[in-house]
Amino acid sequence: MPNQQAFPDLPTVRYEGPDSKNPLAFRHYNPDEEIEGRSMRDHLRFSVVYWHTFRGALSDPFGAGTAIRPWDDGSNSVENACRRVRVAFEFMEKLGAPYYAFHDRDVAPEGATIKESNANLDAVAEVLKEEQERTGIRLLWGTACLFTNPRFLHGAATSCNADVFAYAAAQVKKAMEVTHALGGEGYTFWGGREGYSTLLNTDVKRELDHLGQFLQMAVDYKRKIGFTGQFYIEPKPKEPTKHQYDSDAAACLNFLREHNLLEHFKLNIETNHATLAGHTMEHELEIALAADALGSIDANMGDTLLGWDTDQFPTDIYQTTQVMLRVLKMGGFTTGGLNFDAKVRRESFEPMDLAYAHIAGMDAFARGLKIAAAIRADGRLEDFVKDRYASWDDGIGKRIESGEADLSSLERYILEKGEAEPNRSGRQEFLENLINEFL
Ligand code: XLS
Ligand code: NI
Ligand code: NI
Repeated sequence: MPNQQAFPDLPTVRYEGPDSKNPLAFRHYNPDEEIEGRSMRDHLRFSVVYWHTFRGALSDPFGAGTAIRPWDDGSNSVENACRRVRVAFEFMEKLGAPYYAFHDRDVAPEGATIKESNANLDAVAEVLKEEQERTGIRLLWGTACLFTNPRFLHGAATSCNADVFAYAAAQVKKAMEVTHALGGEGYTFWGGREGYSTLLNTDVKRELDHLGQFLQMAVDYKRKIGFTGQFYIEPKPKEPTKHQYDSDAAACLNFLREHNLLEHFKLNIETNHATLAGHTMEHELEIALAADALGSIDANMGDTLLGWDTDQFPTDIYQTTQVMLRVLKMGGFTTGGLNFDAKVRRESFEPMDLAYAHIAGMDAFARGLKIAAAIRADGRLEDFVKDRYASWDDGIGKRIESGEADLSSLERYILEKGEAEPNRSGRQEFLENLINEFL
C-alpha cells in the first residue's frame, strides 16, 4: 500500500476551537498557542505508542482480536513490518503527534535466532529513520520487550536462569543501539515480568541484586556508545506477575538508591499503574517530583470497576488537570512527554477509532493544561498551601528547618509555651470547590 493511503478518511487534524463540531479537529489542542511562555506543543510533547496503536489486535483473555487493519497482512515478515512503519507515520503525521515510542519486537519481527532478530530490527530501523526524516517526528523512547517470548516466563533480569539474563542483556544492548541511532530522547525499562508469582520458589534478594547489576550494565553501555538519552524506570505493582519489584514510585526510588543508580534514572509514571498500586496518579507524580525524578508520563487511564491495566485513552479532564498541574510545577518536560500508552476498546475496532481516541486524549490534555495554567495564574490554591505552612517560615519552624534545633531546645520551647498553636482547618471541600471553578 503506497504512502498516505492507509487512513483515507483522516485529514490533517487541525485546531478549530471549542465551538467546532468536527470530530476530526482539535477543540483545545492548539500547538502554537503559548501557555506560561511555552507552546502547547512543547508543553505536552504527545507521543504515539507503536505497540497498542499498530500492533494491538484488540484481543482480551476471553476473545480473539477484533481490530480491522487493512494495511496489515498478518504475517511476521519484515516487509509487512516496513509497510506498517509507513502507515504509522502517515497516522502520526496527520495527527500532528511530534513523538512516538516502541519496543524492539513491536516494530520488527523476532527471528529464529537473536542474530536474525537483530537483522530484522536493523532493516525496519532504516525505514523508521527515513520516515522520521521525512516527517520530523522523533523518538521519545525505545525499549526492549522482555516479557512476551516464553523464554522470559520467569522474568528477564530477575530470571532464575542465568542464560535468560544474558539473552535479555543482549536484547537491551541492541535496543539501546537502535534507539541511539534513531536519535531517541530516552530509553525505558519497564519491569515486564521482573517480579514473582509465588515466594515459595523465589530468592528475592538475589533477584533484586541481579536487576541492579543488569541496570548498571545498561548504564555502562550507554556511556560506552555515547547515548545521552534519559533512562527511565516505569513503576507497576502487578500484572503480569503477582508482585512486580518496581511496584510504585517509592519502591523504584528506593531500589535505585540502594543500587547507586538514582542519578542515572528518572521515572516514567503511568496513570493506570498508579491506580493499580492503590495510589492516585497525582500521588505518584508528587513522589517522583519530591525526589527530582519525574521524567516522563505514560498517559492513559484505568477503570475503577475493572481490576487490571485497561490502558484506556485519557479523557477525564479532572485527571488531566491534576497531571498538568504537576508537569507545570516541575517546570515542564525536558526529555519526557505525554506518551499515550493506551489502547482503544475491543469494540472500537475500526482504523478511524485510533484517530478519535488520540484526538480525545490530546484534547483532554490540552484542556487540562489550560485549566492547570488558569489555576496557577489565579494563585489562590498555591497561596493556600503556602499559608498552611506559614509556621515554618520564621520563628521556631525556621529554626527547625535550618537545623538549629534539637530535642532539648524544642522541649524548652514547648515547656515555656505550654501548648502548640491551635491547628487551622484543612478546608478540603473548599479547595475541591475552588478547583471546580476552573473546570
Ligand atoms: C505495561 C507497560 C508497558 C511499558 C513499556 O503495562 O505500560 O507498555 O510502558 O514496556
Ligand atoms: Ni507504560
Ligand atoms: Ni501499562
